[in-house]
Amino acid sequence: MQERLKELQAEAIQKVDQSAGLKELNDIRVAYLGKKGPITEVLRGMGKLSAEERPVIGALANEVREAIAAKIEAKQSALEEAAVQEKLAAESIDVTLPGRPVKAGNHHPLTKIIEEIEDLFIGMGYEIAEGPEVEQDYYNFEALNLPKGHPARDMQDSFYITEEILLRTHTSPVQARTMEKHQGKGPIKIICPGKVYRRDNDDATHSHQFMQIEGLVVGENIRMSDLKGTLNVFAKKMFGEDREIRLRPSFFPFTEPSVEMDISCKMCGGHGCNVCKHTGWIEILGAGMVHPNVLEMAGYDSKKYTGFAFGMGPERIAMLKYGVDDIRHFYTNDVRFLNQFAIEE
Ligand code: FA5
Repeated sequence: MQERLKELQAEAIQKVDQSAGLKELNDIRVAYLGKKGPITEVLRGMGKLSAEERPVIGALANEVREAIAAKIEAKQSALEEAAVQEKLAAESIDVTLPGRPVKAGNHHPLTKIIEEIEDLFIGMGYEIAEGPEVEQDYYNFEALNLPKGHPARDMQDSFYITEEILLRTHTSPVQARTMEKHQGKGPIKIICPGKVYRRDNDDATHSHQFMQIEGLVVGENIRMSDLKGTLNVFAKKMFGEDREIRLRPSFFPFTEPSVEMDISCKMCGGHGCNVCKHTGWIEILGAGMVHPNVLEMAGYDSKKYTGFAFGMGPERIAMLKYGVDDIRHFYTNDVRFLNQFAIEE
């Protein structure tokens, strides 16, 4: 029996030495030291031994058991340490390697132009207002002096969702909403940037979805000269101090009188060229004094309050400022086009 125990010890120790993983090691532990293992079996059979043999075999069996357990424990520590080292080696980071460059995005040219226009007007004391793109016919047309069936509605071909709901065709409904919110009490000084939608055929200067920026000032003693002064400051800051503006009579149902503003052509200095169609001027926005009907409909006393409003298309402003020849470049997101605006960031 002593012989058998020595053999078991040698066998187990050899297996532990050869084991290559924690699972295998555990299997050896169970096989030799477990309840159904050969050492337990030897101990169980001790009853059959003589009184002299019993303590000797008992002590040896315990010795063997401890020797195997110690060997397993030592091997387990070694395997665990090796696993940690292997993991560390695999996950090590060479902090001296140069970083991989990350491509940074840029602001879209339209975002830039809108923010530039916003900053300019905020500098003159304006606040930013916003309104819904899915709009009620009432705010888009009726509250702007364009009752149902009014022929001037044809100026803005519309996407209707129901009889009373449409995609707004301009940012002017934000005027009507803001005035209504003020409940007949001035003053108001806002600009409203946002998307608008029209059933226009897409070409180099038209898009079915585009941006507008609306401006509205309401107060006592607001005059046409205030409008002209404001637009003059805007044009010079936006396009350069050397640019001139001119106001031409026009028609919008919500303003009276109405004007369109042109700026002198940069390409030819006002002498006439292809860009300005040989007129020396380029149209950039519509404007006018808020129509008394519009003020009254929003609850303002038009004898006490007057106002001016203007509406411009930032795409067309960006086209002029950056020399872009087709409005569709702003929407197709060709990075070769967009990257040209990255330099200024
Ligand atoms: C209007 O939309 C008026 N609401 C502007 C206004 C506001 C006048 C306040 C008076 C007082 P108009 O339809 O002209 O006006 O459009 C204004 C600007 O939007 C144009 O000058 C142009 O720059 C731009 N625009 C119009 N249609 C398109 C289009 N299909 N694609 C791109 N830009 C457009």
